[in-house]
Amino acid sequence: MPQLLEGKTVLVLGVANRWSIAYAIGQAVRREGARLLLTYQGERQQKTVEDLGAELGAEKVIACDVTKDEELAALVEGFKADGVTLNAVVHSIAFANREDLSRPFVETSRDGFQVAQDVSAYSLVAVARAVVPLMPEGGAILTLSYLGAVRVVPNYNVMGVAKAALEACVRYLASDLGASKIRVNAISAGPIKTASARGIKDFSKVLDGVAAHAPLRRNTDPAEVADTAVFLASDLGRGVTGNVIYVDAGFQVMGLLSS
Ligand code: NAD
Ligand code: IMJ
Repeated sequence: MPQLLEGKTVLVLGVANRWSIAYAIGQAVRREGARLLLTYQGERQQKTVEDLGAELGAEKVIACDVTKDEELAALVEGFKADGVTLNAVVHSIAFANREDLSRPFVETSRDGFQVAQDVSAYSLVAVARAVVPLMPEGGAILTLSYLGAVRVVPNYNVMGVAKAALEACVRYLASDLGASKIRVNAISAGPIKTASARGIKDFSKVLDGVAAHAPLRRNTDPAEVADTAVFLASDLGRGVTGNVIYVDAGFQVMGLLSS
C-alpha cells in the first residue's frame, strides 16, 4: 500500500495523553509515513508527552502554550534554525473554565468567555500566522470542532460559541491563505471519551444517545477522525479548503431523534 504522507512533515498540537484525539492523529500520520513533531502545553505535561512522542516515533517534542505569543515565536524560530519545513499542522486544542460547562450559558462571565475564545478559537489564527513561513510550498492546517458550534448542546455553552468562532476562523483563514496554497479545514468529531470529556455532566448519556440515533448506530472512534485528518493533510485533500467535515457516524444529519 502506498503511504499517503510519505516525505511530509506534520506538526500536531494537543497531545495530552493516550486518549487525546491528537494522539490518534499522531499514530495515523506516522502509519502514513510522515515525520511527526509534537507540542505540549506546559511543564506539567512535558514528561508524559515526551514518552508518548517516543512511542509514536516523533522527531521533536516542544513546549507550546498557545496563549503565549513568545512560545509560538520560539517554536517557529527553533524550526527555522533546524531547517524544518512543514506540510501540515493539526490544532487539537480547546479550553473553557469548568464552571462555564455546567451552569446556564446566560451566566457566562466576561473572563470565562474570553478564556474560551482565546484558547479555543483565536489560537488557530495565531498558530496559522506563525506557521505560514514554515510552509513555503503550501500545506494543510486542520482543527477539531464539535456540533455544539452550530446547534445547542446542553452544557457545551461557552465552548459552543468558541467553536462557532473557530469554524468562522477556518473560513477566513482559508480565504487568506489559499493564495499561498495553504488549505484550512475543520473536522467536527462526534463525542469521544477523552480528558476533555471527563467530569462533563451526563457525558455517558450523550454517548449512548448518539450510538442509539446516529445513522451508523455507534459512537465515533478517534482512529476514524485521524484517518480523515490524514486525507485532509494529504494530496487527496488538495481540492478541499474552508470546510467543516463531520466525522460523527452521521449524527448531525438527524432532524428528529426517534427509534
Ligand atoms: P484532550 O484533553 O486530550 O485535548 C485537549 C488539548 O488541548 C490538551 O492536549 C491540552 O493540553 C490542550 N490545551 C488546552 N489549553 C492549551 C493551551 N493554552 N496551549 C496548548 N494546548 C492547550 O481532549 P480531546 O477530546 O482530544 O480534544 C482535542 C480537540 O478535539 C479539542 O479542540 C476538542 O474541542 C475537540 N473535540 C473533542 C470531542 C470529544 O468529544 N472529545 C469532540 C469534538 C471535538
Ligand atoms: C464538553 C462540555 C459539555 C458537553 C460536551 C463536551 N459534549 C462534548 C464535549 C457533549 C462532546 C467534549 N468537547 C467536544 C469539547 O470540546 C470539550 C472541551 C472542554 C472540556 C473541558 C473539561 C475540563 C475543563 N475545561 C474544558 N474545556 C473545554 O476544565
